[in-house]
Amino acid sequence: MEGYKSFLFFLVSALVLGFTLVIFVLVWVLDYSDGLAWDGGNAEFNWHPVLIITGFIFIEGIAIIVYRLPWTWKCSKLLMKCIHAGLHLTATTLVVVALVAVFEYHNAKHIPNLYSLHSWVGLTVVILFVLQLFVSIIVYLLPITPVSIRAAFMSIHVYGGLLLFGCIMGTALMGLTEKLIFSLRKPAYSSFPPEGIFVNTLGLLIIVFGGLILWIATRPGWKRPPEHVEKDQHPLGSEVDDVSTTDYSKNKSDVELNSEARKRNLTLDEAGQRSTM
Ligand code: ASC
Repeated sequence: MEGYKSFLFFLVSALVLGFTLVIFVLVWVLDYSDGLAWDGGNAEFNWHPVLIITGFIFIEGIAIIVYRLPWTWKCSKLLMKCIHAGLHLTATTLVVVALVAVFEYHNAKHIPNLYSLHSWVGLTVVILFVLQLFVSIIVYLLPITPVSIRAAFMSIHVYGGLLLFGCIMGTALMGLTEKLIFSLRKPAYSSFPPEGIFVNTLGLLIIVFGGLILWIATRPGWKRPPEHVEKDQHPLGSEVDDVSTTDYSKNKSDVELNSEARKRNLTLDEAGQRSTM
């Protein structure tokens, strides 16, 4: 892998920040707020930020970059797809519980549902996320989908995933603001209480975490090396035997060639020469 040290720096920073986000949200609900319970009160609402930050931000962030971990490049593509999908499914499960918690809390307290911008964007993102997951499982995990369809859908899959991840972060920031404005009364949010400052910091850390994930996910040089074309074009889908038989540690020249080709293309791109080729 090119820029391995820089990759490690970004990965370790993302992991440290991801755990910090989870610790911050737990400290918020346990220390500053009413803790966690399933009782229709504030403690039930508190599951909402905890599960969204753990599932939709941290676990989802890891799901996005899991193919980029160079130690997994010797694992079969099918195994990696299952891990990628499994992490998305885990995130989805936590998000569903997070939504149930907030609806139950609203209903118990007679607070109207789905009137805020946070809830509109949030629900739209969850629906599109589940749709993306469902379509992607059919396209990339079921062996019946032809490679031409997989290839055609790939840029939408990648763009859609990154767009949704960006929207998740924006929605979370709206949710934090909304909660602070509603719940901080005495002292008010506007008087800089410790809880306000703590949660504002959590919001900033969410942006930094998202920035690291998006950076790792978009470096062309950190991409998992492509599979062999003959195997990709297996009529029953590429992953039936896929790279489980391809040992990249013994086959370094392939990986290096891919990386060299990529560097050459990038240099050409930068020089604006590819369009003329
Ligand atoms: C897959 C897979 C890929 C793509 C490719 C088409 O299912 O593993 O790498 O689709 O075959 O872009």
